[in-house]
Formats: sequence, structure tokens, C-alpha cells
Amino acid sequence: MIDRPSAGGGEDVCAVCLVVPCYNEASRLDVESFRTFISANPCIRLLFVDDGSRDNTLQVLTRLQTGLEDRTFILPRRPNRGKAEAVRLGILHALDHLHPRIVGFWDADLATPLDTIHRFVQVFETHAGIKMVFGSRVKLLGRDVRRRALRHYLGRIFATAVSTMLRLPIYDTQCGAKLFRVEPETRAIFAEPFLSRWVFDVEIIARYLRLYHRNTKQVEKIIYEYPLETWIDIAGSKVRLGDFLTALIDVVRIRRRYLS
Ligand SMILES: Nc1nc2c(ncn2[C@@H]2O[C@H](COP(=O)(O)OP(=O)(O)O)[C@@H](O)[C@H]2O)c(=O)[nH]1
Ligand SMILES: [Mg+2]
Repeated sequence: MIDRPSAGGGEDVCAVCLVVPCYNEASRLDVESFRTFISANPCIRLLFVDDGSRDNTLQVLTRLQTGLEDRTFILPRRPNRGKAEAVRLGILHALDHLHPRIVGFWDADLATPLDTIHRFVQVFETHAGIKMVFGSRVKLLGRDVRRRALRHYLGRIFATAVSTMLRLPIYDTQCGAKLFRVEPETRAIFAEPFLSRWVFDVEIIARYLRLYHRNTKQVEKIIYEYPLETWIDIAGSKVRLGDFLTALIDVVRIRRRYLS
């Protein structure tokens, strides 16, 4: 269970702050699931970042927030600059204004159910050296991982390329559920804009590698990949087939920028 720590000077410190990037999510956002979760977990904050949605996402978010204004926040930004920048701005905002012990991001479609947060937090609580925990979509017996076949196979090609490039045994870098233990270096990881719009997740790991002087053994000890019990593909993804090629090109750019 996540307890509520108290900060010196009476300042409110939240345990976990989740950044939820939202773009044109008005028809997909499961308002009730978010409200139920946040009502049941008073130490968790949600920070929605909507950068210029063209539908009424902002109105839906305002409805979601009603009566829970002390725990849910909205960061409206313009113009649209993509998921990576929305997440980055949200994390920096959370670090500056909400002072969480754990910060992270979570896709608005809730393909990873919100309750999974407790599992991730447990990893931080039981593994003192872990700085980053993220979901991995591994189809195993006894789990409910439902991905579309094409996305799964393209994802496997991509993940294998990334794992080889980073020289780290990673199964799935692209799951949209990632948490970080807040430490002085957390800000450094999110300080500069990402060069990649869609595979900034890979860039985050590359930034850890750069921070640890490309010592892969050390980085293996600070990142924990959590095989999810449940991950259900939700229709309405903004990722297109062409983005797969862009993603592979971005991996090469990331290698050049951080690892050569
Ligand atoms: N703020 C913001 N969020 C975005 C943008 N593009 C995607 N997202 C969010 O990123 C998350 C993942 O998007 P989704 O289309 O489900 O991608 P997929 O799950 O990887 O196929 C969702 O919460 C989207 O609303 C963007 O340009 N701005
Ligand atoms: Mg999705």
C-alpha cells in the first residue's frame, strides 16, 4: 500500500504522480475508471497533459477533475508537440510542483490498468537500487496480454533491434506505463527535449546509459522490466504503420547521439 509521507514545513508531498499524455482522447477516455482509481488512492496524483487536442478532450478532463481538484491536475499546452514532449513537460511540472517520491507516465487508453501501479511501487519498495520500472507485454500462460498480431510482430522486430543496439536484455521498450524513483538524476533524464517523437522510451534508457558512462552492467541493475498481468490493446491508436520505419531510423539517431 502506498503511504503518505509528510514533508518538512507542512508542505504536501504526494507518493506517486502519474503524467497522462492526452491528444484527441475525448471519445476514448474512461472517465469513471480514472475517478474510481483516484478516489480510492488518495496519495496518487494524476497530471493530464493536453497539447492542443482538436476535439473536446479538455472539457472531458475538466469533468474528470470535478470534485478531485486536489488530486488531479490539467496542463493545457499549445501547439501540439507530440507525446514525448507532453510527457517531458508533465514530468518536469510534477517534479517542480507536486514533489512526488515516484513519478511516471501512463497512456490515457488504460491498456495497462491503473491498478498495476501498486505492483510497480512494490518493486521500488522491495528493490532499493531500482530507479525505473516499466511494463512489458509478454504473452505468458495465466496472463491476459492482448495485442494485435501485426503490432506484436513489428514490435518484436523493433524490440530485438533496440535490445541489440543498447546491449541490454530488454523485451519491450514501448509499453506506455513507466515509473521512476525521484532522485536528483531524474530531472537530468527529462531535462532536454527528446529527439524522437515516438521512441523517446528508448531515448530515456539511452540517457541512463550515458549517465552511467555506458556501463550496461550497472544500468541492468537500476531498471526493472515488469511482465504485466494484463495489457489489452485499445482501438484508436495514433501510431501508423509508417511510424514503424521512423521508429527504426530514430533508434539509429539515438545510438549516434548517446552511444557513439
Ligand atoms: N499530449 C499528447 N499526447 C499524445 C500525443 N500523441 C499521443 N499521445 C498520447 O500518448 C498515449 C499513447 O497513444 P496511443 O495512440 O494509444 O499509442 P499506442 O498505444 O502506442 O498505440 C495516449 O495517451 C495518447 O493520448 C500528442 O501529440 N500529445
Ligand atoms: Mg494505446
